[in-house]
Amino acid sequence: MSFCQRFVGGRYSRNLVCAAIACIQSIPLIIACHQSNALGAQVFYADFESNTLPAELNGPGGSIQGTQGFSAVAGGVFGSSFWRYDSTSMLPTTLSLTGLAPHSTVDVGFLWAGIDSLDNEGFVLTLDGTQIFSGRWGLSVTPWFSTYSPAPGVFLGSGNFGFTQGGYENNDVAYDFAKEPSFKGIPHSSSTLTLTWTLTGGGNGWEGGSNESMALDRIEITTNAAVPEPQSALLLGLGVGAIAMSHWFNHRRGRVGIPYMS
Ligand SMILES: [Ca+2]
Ligand SMILES: [Ca+2]
Ligand SMILES: [Ca+2]
Repeated sequence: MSFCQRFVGGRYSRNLVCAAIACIQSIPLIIACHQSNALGAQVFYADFESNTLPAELNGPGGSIQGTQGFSAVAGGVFGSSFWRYDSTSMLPTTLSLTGLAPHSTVDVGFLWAGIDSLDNEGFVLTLDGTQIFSGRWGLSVTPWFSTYSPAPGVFLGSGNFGFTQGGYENNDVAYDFAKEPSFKGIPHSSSTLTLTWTLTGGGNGWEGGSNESMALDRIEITTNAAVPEPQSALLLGLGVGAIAMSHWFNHRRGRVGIPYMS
């Protein structure tokens, strides 16, 4: 005899109690659904096509410039303008966001261009002071190399995309870091966010200018907040109600705890 058959009798509805038990048994599934849903909100985006530097971006080492040959890379994702760092000094580039709505994770994305004769140079990326990426590129040697092994879809191409040309400067590279899996779902709940790109100097130090440079484009930050679907919230409410009903039954029958269900 099942729990329903043994426990239900008299004036209580067997169907009602069995439905309540089903709700209790489904609570783990409901909670799993509750946790897997996320609502994403784009909180920053800059593609530099309007030739305007967003107030949130502080980059004393660079400026908005034409993309030259990068405009033809990967179907034109760079557009006609990007933000190019070509200072001969090594200055951090910082994106500062404030007033973020409640959230639990963030997604970071940007296009990155390695230009001219990077010689074992690159950048470190930190989020609120914690390093989330470090990579170097050697573009002035054959074959060119990188310490970063791109995930599928990240590497967009290499070739002579302009700026300084000839000899060591002929190989330029393009990446879409919006496709980098480790940049998605990064735990973050603060109402402020600081993302910092810091150059790392290699051969002959950072030379900048027409020797070597980098560029950023389509910088995008998305915050994600876990939210329940409407039907999950309803089922969760039913489950809680079923627990209360079970305790009420036990109280009426002088039992302690939930009876064993066979
Ligand atoms: Ca652009
Ligand atoms: Ca070049
Ligand atoms: Ca150098």
